[in-house]
Amino acid sequence: MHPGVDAVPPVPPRAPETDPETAPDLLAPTDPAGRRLAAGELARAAARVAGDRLAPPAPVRLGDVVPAPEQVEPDPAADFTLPADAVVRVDPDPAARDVAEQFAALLRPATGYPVPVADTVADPAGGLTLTLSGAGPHVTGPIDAPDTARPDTAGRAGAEALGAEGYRLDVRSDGVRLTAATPAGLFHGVQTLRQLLPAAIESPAPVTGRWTLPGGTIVDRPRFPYRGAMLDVARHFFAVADVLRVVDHLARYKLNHLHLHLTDDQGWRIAVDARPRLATVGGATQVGGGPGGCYSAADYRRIVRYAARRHVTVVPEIDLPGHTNAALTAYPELAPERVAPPPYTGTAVGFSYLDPADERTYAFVADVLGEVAARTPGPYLHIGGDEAFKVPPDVYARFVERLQGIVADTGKTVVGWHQIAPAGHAEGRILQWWGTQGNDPVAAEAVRRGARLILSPANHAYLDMRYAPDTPIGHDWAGLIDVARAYDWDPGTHLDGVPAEAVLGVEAPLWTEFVTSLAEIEFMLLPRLPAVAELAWSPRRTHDWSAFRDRLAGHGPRWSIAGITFHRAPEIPWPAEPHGIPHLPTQTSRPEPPQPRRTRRVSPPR
Ligand code: TNX
Repeated sequence: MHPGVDAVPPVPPRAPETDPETAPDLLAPTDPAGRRLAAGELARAAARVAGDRLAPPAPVRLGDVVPAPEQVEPDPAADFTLPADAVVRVDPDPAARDVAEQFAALLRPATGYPVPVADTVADPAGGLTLTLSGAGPHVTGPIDAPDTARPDTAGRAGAEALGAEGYRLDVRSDGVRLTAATPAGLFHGVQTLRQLLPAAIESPAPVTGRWTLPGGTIVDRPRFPYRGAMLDVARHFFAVADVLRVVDHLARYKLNHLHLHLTDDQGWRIAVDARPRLATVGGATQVGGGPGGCYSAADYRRIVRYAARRHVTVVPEIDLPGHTNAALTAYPELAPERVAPPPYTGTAVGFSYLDPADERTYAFVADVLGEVAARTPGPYLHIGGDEAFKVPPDVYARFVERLQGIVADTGKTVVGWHQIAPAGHAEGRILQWWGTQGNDPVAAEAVRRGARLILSPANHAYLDMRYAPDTPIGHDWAGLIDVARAYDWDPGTHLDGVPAEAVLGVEAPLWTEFVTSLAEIEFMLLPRLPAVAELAWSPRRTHDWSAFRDRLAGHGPRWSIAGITFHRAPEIPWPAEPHGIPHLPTQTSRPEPPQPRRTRRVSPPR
């Protein structure tokens, strides 16, 4: 049972929430200005004081947040209860205003309160206030090292140390104030507020209840600037609405990058005007032989815009030169044999590649990357680079070097799976490391030449791995990954010879050979995604499996109330579910469901 949410903790002796300096003395009834109170006012004041004394404490504790905040200073005498006429006030900045609108929108359904949004300048009084303080130096890289500019709950060093994504939250009995240097910081602070409200705030319909926030101060900012998840929309295609819902899950846990694996052997999922057959032919199927699909330019823009509102950057991946069977079905002149291969609906890897010896390959790549870059506001373009087993190493390295140049021409920063490490360094390049052994001299050498790393260790962060032997879907080639294993590593020290400063952040990939629906996506993401998010966001000193488990447990009721599927991992002390245990809808309606296999098959298809 999770004491923070469902159990009723022992009620501590409660200090009155009313300030003794200004509270009316009920025996000498005057207001703070000394005027005598009328009988009605006196009765209301008495009711308020009695209500404050009798009110139960907020059901969630201030520290019950995932990912764990950097600093938490509870003040049990300062709980704040949302009044029915609550107003969200915000500084006059369009992006901050948008965060305030999203905050109000998440309060309205369950509370049934109107929650208007107002300007702090026009209407500066109490309530829920979001303010942008002057932006200070951006904090990037690890924050575990001693840092004199570290913000603290006493306000020393102040907002300038909150950096590009940090926030400060003050909950007092007379109002709530969220401060950040940027709209992104305000957005992350709103996610904290959401978790501090009772779980019923996730209800899509009004619920009667007291909407109390625990009093005190949180000062918080991320350990790593890159915190992400990847969705493979190539092996199985997912509708735009499903992708938007994944963005919501990322945003809840302060993840700020969504990597979309847009192309693979089984399907090409992004329309390219210059190469129209990629969508019509390349997008026509998926694993298991279903109809597949492809995002139009407008679909992709919708995803990018939706993510941007939630301070999530989309990282598009065009996997090259391998994993390209779908592209070759559409443009066979790029195939080494110049013959269109049949569409591929299996789950093997490593058999396809674009011909690196043909100049038409580079024209194709420039067309594709140029259009994708033009539609992508974020700084990154991911070129894949994994498992091109049929391309000799030296040819492969030259190919990657040309690709890095093409990406640089688009103005983006290149990201690739760590197989690109042997290629020459390109300014700013980032390797996404998905190994299983912390000793990788080739990756460490690329770091010495200037590369930075995104860490996705397959045996901890691959969310397509099964939780346990009886998990109904998923791979197990990198082992079984239960929640403890997902949580049990340190991105700052994971790779030998790679200093924490070279680690840009952490990403949890979800490959979808065996994942066919939104419910299955959620089942694989939750509850492991919050574990990865905590590694990426929280200072290492907060790392504590047993405390994490207890904090995470409180999220089960939130997901259930919101209608989100999750795996009731046995190692988490979930509170009892009043509405029964959610189950994973299975893949029974699919023709030829793919058969999970115990090891990865790396061979050409027949
Ligand atoms: C490896 S990780 C792959 C993918 C598979 C995945 C399955 C990586 C860069 N390549 O092609 O889908 O394993 O776990």
